[in-house]
Amino acid sequence: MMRIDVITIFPDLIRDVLKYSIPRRAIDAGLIDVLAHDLRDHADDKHKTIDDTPYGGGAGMIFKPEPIARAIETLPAGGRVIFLTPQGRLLTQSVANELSLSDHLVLLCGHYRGIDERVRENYVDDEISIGDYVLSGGELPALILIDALIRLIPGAIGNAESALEDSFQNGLLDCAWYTRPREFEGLTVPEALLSGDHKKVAQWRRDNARQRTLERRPDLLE
Ligand code: 4G3
Repeated sequence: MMRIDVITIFPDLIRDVLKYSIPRRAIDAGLIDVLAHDLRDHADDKHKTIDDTPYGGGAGMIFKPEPIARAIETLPAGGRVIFLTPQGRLLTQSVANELSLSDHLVLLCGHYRGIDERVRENYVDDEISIGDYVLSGGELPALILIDALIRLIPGAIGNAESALEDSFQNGLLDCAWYTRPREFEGLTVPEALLSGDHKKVAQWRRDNARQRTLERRPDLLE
């Protein structure tokens, strides 16, 4: 079973989001354990201070190194420590596939301008970004990473929605999908999908996926 520890100042945000849909089912089924820890439990003053102003001045606060170090040291050794930051390597399906092979991840969520560089140097194994934009904290990126990993665990999603058949697992965008009715506001369903010919259906979907990828994301075709 995979284990993910999340170090955050908002542990309930992590727990609440994982109460829905596929993540909840995977956790209930014992396929993965996600444990959210409050960084403030590792502060050393009565005000539970976890951040401070930057040396050299400037706007924003920096997470102090000692509470982060203590929070990590409290966990079983051997987990891969991942810091969610705009400075990290971009999360792609292949990065998710790679990380899904881990037994134990520790996700570190920063805020403001991030964390003290020395605790990053000594404790962080990997840095991941979910995209080239800045958010108010690393919690939403951590949840996105967790969701991407959970859906790759065998048994987490049904055969019908097999992760292996997803958009991106074959390097292409997904094809268009249709359900009833056959006609909606004057628009009809492509003939090949109604043919009952499985080879014809598969070929239409392949062609449609390739065409959409060419139009929308030519960079994926190289
Ligand atoms: C560290 C991650 C953390 C430095 C975190 C801001 C966006 C992402 C934070 C920093 C984040 C992302 C917290 N925003 N693109 N905010 O994955 O400058």
